[in-house]
Amino acid sequence: LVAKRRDDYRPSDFFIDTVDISFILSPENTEVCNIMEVTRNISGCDILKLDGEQLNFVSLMINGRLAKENIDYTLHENGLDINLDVDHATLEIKNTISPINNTSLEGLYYVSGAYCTQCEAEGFRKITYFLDRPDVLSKYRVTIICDRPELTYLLSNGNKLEDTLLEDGRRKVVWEDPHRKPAYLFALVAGHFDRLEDSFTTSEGREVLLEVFVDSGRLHQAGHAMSSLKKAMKWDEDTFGLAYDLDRYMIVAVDFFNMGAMENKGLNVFNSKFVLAEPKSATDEDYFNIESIIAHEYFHNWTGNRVTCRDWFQLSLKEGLTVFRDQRFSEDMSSALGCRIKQVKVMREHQFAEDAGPMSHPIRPDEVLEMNNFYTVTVYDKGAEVIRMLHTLLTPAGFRRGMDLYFARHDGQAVTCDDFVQAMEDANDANLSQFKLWYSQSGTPEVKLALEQNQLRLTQTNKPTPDQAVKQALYIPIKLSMLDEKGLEHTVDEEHLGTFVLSQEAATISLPERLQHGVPVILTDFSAPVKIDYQYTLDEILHVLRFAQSHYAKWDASQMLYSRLIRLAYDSNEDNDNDNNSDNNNDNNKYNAGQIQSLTNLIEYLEQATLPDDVVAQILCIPSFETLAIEYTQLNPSRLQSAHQELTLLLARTAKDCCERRLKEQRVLPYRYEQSEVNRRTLFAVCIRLHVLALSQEGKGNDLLSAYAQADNMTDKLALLKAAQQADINAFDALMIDFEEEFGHDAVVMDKWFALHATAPRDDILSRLDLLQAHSQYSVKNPNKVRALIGSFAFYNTQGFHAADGSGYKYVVDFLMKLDAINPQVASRIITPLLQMNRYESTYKSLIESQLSRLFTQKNLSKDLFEKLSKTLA
Ligand code: B3K
Ligand code: ZN
Repeated sequence: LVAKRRDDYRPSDFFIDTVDISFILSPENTEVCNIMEVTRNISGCDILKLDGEQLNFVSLMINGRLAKENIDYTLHENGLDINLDVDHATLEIKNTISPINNTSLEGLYYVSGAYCTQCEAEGFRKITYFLDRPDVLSKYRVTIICDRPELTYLLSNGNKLEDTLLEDGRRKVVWEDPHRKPAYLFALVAGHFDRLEDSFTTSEGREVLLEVFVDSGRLHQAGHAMSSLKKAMKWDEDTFGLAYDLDRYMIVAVDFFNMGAMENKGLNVFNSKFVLAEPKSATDEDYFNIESIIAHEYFHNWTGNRVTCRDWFQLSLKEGLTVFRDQRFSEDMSSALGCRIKQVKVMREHQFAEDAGPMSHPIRPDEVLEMNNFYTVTVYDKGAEVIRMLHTLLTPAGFRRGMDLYFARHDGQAVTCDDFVQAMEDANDANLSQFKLWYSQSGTPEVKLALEQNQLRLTQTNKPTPDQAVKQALYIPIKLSMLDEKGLEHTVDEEHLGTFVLSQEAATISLPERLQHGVPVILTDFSAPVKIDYQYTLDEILHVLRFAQSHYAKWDASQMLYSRLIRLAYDSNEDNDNDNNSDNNNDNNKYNAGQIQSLTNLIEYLEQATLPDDVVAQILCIPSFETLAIEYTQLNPSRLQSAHQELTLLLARTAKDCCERRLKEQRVLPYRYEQSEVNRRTLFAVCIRLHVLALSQEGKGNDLLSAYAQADNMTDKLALLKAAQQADINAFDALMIDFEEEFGHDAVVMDKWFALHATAPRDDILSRLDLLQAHSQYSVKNPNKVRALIGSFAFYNTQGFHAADGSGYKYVVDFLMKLDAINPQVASRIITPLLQMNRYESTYKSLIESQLSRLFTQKNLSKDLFEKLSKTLA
């Protein structure tokens, strides 16, 4: 197994101009006939090396002549080498594949009565022999022949040219995509669906047919996806002047899918979880995610499809940019602050951890063994943060100029991240050479601030990561202001724009006298993907909370306060552990009066300020275990878990009246997905959880059952279930039975039920997981089920996963041994929490290490797991 390196890129020896591919579909044995026009690109090259995996070769014709093995071509495990000493040729390759046995869900697969493809990154080679690289762009014509009349739709990219019933009773459908595209954007779907139809007229006057295909009986759940699509189409025209370029846009929802969705040209395939919604069964969060993912895939039509990646190392060219675009869209459609907080949580909870672990890589990686391993929070979300910094630095108008130039130059091409930055530079006459280090340097920069008499001193540290020993100073835009003693806010950067750019290792900002005892407000809106180190006192944090103008800064202050208090409890638990003093388990003793008071002050402030519901809700949320974990070295997870729980209980007691009042004030209306109602329900969820916790500490119950029975929507139901899960296990069990009775038939909804079970803090969790794996709705072959059950356990059941005897780790590894043979891509996601091994205290670390070593010796280990394990155990 050899990794590929970015530096080794070479243009393709040959191009494939046209592809005329036919499928005679059958679950066990699909026949593929692929006719290609090839052109030599590099003179002197006389072997065309086509990629091919898990294919049964049948025959090859070169310019109409049957080719002979070992004379005209050689076959090997990873493809087909064809001797081709000409500038042009027509090749006709026949092969067969077995979609029903393809459990990897990559290539063409057949499951629950439908055929579906997934080709990104390198799945087309599991369909036919091809130059399976994104810089080979071809025009496709696709013929699908099927002998099963019950499959009502035979779909592929582009325009439908023909739909005929053949004399032998089989059906034949022909599609043609007028746009040249890389193989990873090819798609084929054949199945029985219900169809929702609508239309959109583009700014250019093109009438586009919009179709959403869902499992039969689910048409009433497709409306939100459709309206999201139309909003996205309009937004991209208004914001970036980008209109759709085909007469038809299709979205198909399937239950078996490795990820969220896929932007195949004109034929998006979606995980049904990100299409289907109705108030009864989908939460506000589901509604939000559907809208943003529909938009994301739609936006790829320009950022990804029209302009694609030269090679897979450039993945962030399309993903970082498209995530940024979908983020801006969501900010415009819903609450900008709520969106920003969600985005920052993803960075702090997942991306910082990835960058602090063995898989740390720049947003443009340098070395890849299995490309599927690089669809990461770094490439996607940190990638989007890098684009956002460009947007900040160049201003929205400057950014738009850069985008316009990028499309003017590169439409129809496969390009690099450098090409993108070059367009931004040229359109703005800017010099981004230092900024570009964000593309090549991995790791999370730490910015330390110190208030020294008459100046602020900023220092950046870029620690070495396993992939890169030497780091350079980055170009970091830091939104910064100072609060004076009265709480008035002042800009302090030289240009008084509110953003200071730290481009050296250290810099100072001089302060006028009235600010020399002020309090800094730092990294407002998370203006750069960095960590901040400033030694606030608790009172200073409260000063920011009270007086900062920005709601984001207020929220961030609350998070700092909570982290600080949790750290205090963690440290004091350590002292207790060392003293072996087991009597001392009253959490109030962990805190002195001043510390407890800071929490009281926070609640008092919330009570007297008139903040919007969603801001209050966000401020009442303690950072997750995973977000906090990154701040600790030699972490003892169970001690952090206790400290987290102690503060949660203290907050519940402190906020008791506040929550009670807010719950009473709730005016419940029939469910509507609109922002003010979403905000209200978000606040309800937070308050009910704290309230139930407060009551249970007093030994009192709460009538969750009747509240649950009255709720007319999934958002409120789930909020009540989560409250019960954390505080009232009897009510939880009763509600879960109720839930199963009501939704047991609905695969998408049952994922919530599996996840709730998997994250319940109970001692018998592993035997529960066994039972749940035997549930009729569960299947190890379905990625949604695996993620809901085993994924939720590994990522979010801190208590069970980090059990001191190592049983949680063993459970997950046993499971991965089975899953890897079925679906390596999903296995490679589920392993993520175990990769943090080196950040734990030695006892935990060695428990994980022995499990990972066991997994590493497994026979036929996938490339996906091999890459991650070899880096972790190195
Ligand atoms: N481009 C796809 C992801 C493909 C993942 C391949 N393992 C979806 C998206 O980012 O829009
Ligand atoms: Zn994407």
